Amino acid sequence: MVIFHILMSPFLILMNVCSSVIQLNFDVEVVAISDGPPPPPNYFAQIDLNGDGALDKAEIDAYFEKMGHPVPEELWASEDKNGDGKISWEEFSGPKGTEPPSAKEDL
Ligand SMILES: [Ca+2]
Ligand SMILES: [Ca+2]
Repeated sequence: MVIFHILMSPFLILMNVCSSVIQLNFDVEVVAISDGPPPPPNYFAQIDLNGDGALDKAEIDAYFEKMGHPVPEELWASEDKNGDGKISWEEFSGPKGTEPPSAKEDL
């Protein structure tokens, strides 16, 4: 049992360090919120690499690959409402700012 504890101690220390880091991140986030809400993230603009105002399969794949997540199976069924193989700004249900990309260009 003593040997088990000695073997486990580096792992337990690592776990404690991870917990501290998670706690620190949480504290920083709370401070940021109390200072005033940040502008809403615009994921649509981040994913729309070529800026044509629609998200195609290559852009979606690239975004999820960058995030280290597989593309959700239901994504295209739920987001591409007219089934044209692209997700328009209107179809996109995630955080996307307050105006479609074309509206900003008109200003
Ligand atoms: Ca695009
Ligand atoms: Ca569509």
